[in-house]
Amino acid sequence: MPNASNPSPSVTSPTHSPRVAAIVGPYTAGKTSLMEALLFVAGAIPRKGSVAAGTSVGDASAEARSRQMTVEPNVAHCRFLDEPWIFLDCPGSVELAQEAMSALMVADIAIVVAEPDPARAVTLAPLLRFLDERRIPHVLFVNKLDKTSIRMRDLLSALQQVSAKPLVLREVPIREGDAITGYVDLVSERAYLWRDNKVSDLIEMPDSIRPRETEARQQLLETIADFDDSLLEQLLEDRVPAPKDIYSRLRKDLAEDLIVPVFFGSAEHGNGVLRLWKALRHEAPHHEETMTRLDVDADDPKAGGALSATVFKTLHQSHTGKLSLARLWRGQIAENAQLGGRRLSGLYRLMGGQSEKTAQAQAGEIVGLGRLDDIATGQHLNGEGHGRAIADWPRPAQPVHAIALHPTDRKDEVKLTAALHKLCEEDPSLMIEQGGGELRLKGQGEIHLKLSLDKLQHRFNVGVRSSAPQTEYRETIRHGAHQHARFKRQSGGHGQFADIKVDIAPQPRGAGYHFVNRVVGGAIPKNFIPAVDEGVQESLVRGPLGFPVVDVAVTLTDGQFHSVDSSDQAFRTCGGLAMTEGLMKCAPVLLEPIQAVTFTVPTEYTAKVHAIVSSRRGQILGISARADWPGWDEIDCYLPEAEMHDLAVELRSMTLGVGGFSAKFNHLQELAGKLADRVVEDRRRMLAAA
Ligand SMILES: Nc1nc2c(ncn2[C@@H]2O[C@H](COP(=O)(O)OP(=O)(O)O)[C@@H](O)[C@H]2O)c(=O)[nH]1
Ligand SMILES: [Mg+2]
Repeated sequence: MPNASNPSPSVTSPTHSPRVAAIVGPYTAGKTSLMEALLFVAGAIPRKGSVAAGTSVGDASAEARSRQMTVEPNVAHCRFLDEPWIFLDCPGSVELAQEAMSALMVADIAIVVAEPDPARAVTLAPLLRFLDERRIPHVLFVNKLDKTSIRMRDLLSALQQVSAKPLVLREVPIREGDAITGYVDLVSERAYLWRDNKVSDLIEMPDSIRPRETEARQQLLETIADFDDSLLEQLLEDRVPAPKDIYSRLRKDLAEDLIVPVFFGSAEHGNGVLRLWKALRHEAPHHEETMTRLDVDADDPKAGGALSATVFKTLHQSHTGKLSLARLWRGQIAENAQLGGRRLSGLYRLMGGQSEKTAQAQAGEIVGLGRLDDIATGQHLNGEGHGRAIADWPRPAQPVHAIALHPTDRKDEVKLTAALHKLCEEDPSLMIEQGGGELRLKGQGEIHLKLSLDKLQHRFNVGVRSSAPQTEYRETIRHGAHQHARFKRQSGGHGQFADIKVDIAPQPRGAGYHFVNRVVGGAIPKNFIPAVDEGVQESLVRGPLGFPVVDVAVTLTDGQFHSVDSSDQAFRTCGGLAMTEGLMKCAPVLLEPIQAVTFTVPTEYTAKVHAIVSSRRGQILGISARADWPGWDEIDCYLPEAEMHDLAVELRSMTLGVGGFSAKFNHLQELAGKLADRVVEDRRRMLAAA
């Protein structure tokens, strides 16, 4: 692994405080590769590693390397032209979106890495929306231009469809045949030829590019003139604005998220990376500006002392214990400082997979805070305690996928629960739940949960087996019956005796269980009646089909007792007997849980959702335009829970990963025929084996 130099904590002026850029975008767009290229250009690493070879600074954990996939934000420090920078290279998988969202909350700027494919533009829609809703300054970097001959304007118009803010092309490509070999900068109007992983060559602008350059530059100027009257005036009077005025306008517009500058290149070949660096250096806001945007410490800048920080990620590592990754907003922090009302136990700087102890850190930095046991992700800390949290912190997404967990070794159960709690603390989009007699792990998809199982194994040394969760079937009855039951036993001393008559009757769906006592004239003494009820309820835990029985009314109509031999226990047993025999005569029927599901997809996928729903025995209830999401639909339907296990997987594979759904239990519905027979048969086999 390339071992990065640990940046020295030199004293810098406030304007040279570290800036934080989050690198975000869809999975495999090239974010981790771009971070590697940026670090290499800055001289922070001696060699440029690669994701494929497992030598990149990012993705150093076992889980990331084995998948060649970013699974947690990769933090890396560097200096560019003597200014400190920190990158947060975020996971791109939609299943790990929570990680990216939290990192974005503390970043000064986001670099959105895009695939050079108009058909995939839609995959950026949720991310761009998140950025615009929170006015997080962001630039777009169109990557992988080494392997495409895409027309930039086609790509841009597809991307513009999913961005609320105007995209502003900052350069136009120079081509040789089909290949893109360089660019013309639209502000300086200089032309460059790329050289792989080296500084580009300044060249004379080719005549062939001039018309395109003029047109694109005009578009850039007109877009930013919308926010600047004096610039507009100059354009109307056909005067050429000075580059410094254009740059300062661009900087302002970026900081206020009025525009989205667009750059391009190839992370793999190191093309366009220095150009991106220069834009970051000149145009990215500093942490003081970010604090203003986020309204951090606004009410009382001195509240709780001179320190403040926001925790955006919690990690449990074997060598450091709990580590809270935080953006430090104010003050110089020492390794033994007081933060959040407690004394730190260790201050760390992170570089890819390495975390190194440091004696102090300055405002603007990303640091690892050691052992802040009761501090959670999203909390804003000052010296004495907690400050007001950043508004609009992303709420954890609702789980869409679940598995049942079984420790491979029974005596690991306690260890498993403890480890799971730590995983959930690391990742708020993960949840554990006890249901249907099994322990379930719920999260954002198959990869998300598999990843958690790997962590259980690697980091906590707990082996688990997983299975699809059991559907929680119920059963009920179609008609009623009268049942007489007598329990009589003579064994040694005094015996046991109870005799009851009950009416069993079906109830409307959802009415639950009712017990009514109609015994008159003391046929059964009052004190034994509750025991009958208990016996009945115990038997309802497992009905004739093997599942809990719901929606029945049981009326006790008559009975007999014996003055010596009758007891609570005898009547309880008798209640159970009556039900076991009685329910068989009542045409038991299986009930399956039905969920109310709402899908959200771009309109072009609505027909596919239709197909998914009908292939899973679902029922469409309605389709409407998604409020505030132009070009998206919302599809409401009912789906049997038994058909939902891998719904998230299928939906995503059919919608480029952007389709989503939320689900909630709605009602129980009768299930008959072959499907029901199979469920009952499986249950019988399972109970026999237990
Ligand atoms: N051809 C080409 N491949 C690239 C480029 N950048 C990244 N890749 C490849 O795309 C794959 C995903 O890259 P990675 O950086 O892990 O993407 P991430 O998921 O966005 O972090 C890897 O196989 C990279 O080698 C690029 O500029 N050009
Ligand atoms: Mg990555």
